[in-house]
Amino acid sequence: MQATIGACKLELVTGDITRQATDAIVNAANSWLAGGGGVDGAIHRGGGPGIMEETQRRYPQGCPTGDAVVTGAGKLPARYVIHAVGPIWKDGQNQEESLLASAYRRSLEIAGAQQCASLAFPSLSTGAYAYPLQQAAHIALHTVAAYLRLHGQPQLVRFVLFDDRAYEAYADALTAVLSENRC
Ligand code: AR6
Repeated sequence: MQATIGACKLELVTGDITRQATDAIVNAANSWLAGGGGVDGAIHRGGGPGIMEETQRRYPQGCPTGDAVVTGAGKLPARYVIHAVGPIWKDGQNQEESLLASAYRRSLEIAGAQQCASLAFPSLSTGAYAYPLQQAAHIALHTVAAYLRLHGQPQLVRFVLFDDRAYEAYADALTAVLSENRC
């Protein structure tokens, strides 16, 4: 599924984030930038040890929740990895929504600063961090669509969903976000 927002394209695909040849891919990192499972494990495995070496050297203090940092992408096809830290879901009363939106916004800002024309996101926080998928999908797409409308770049933002359930949730959320903006 894809949508056009001004001069930008927003697309949803199923697949593996590590295979994307976009200028940057986004990692679902933790605030220690310590590596882990899921997307984070796949990125460090695929990219090789250089990504962790650079991360530790440039960001020894880690990265706060809701923020992001950038490194090279090692052996991966992308040029950069943007390590974004989404919130751990507790009960929805601990600023989860604003922190998740902020993780997406900061990733987009960093991609802009690195002159990236294309960027691929996974579904932040919806694996080990247990954010309810439907809610996370809506926040992700609402935030990215608003950013693209305002800034007109990156030219392409791709969400890479790992399975059909995530794809369906994002497809429903994209339909809802697009119709909100027609009103
Ligand atoms: N490509 C695309 N999506 C993937 C891939 C992949 N290769 N692998 C998993 N997913 P998660 P989080 C999906 O747990 O919830 C790590 O240990 C997955 O099905 O990767 O933000 C970090 O170090 C899910 O829908 O990220 C942190 O400690 C989504 O990506 C913590 O997990 C996100 O799942 C971050 O947790």
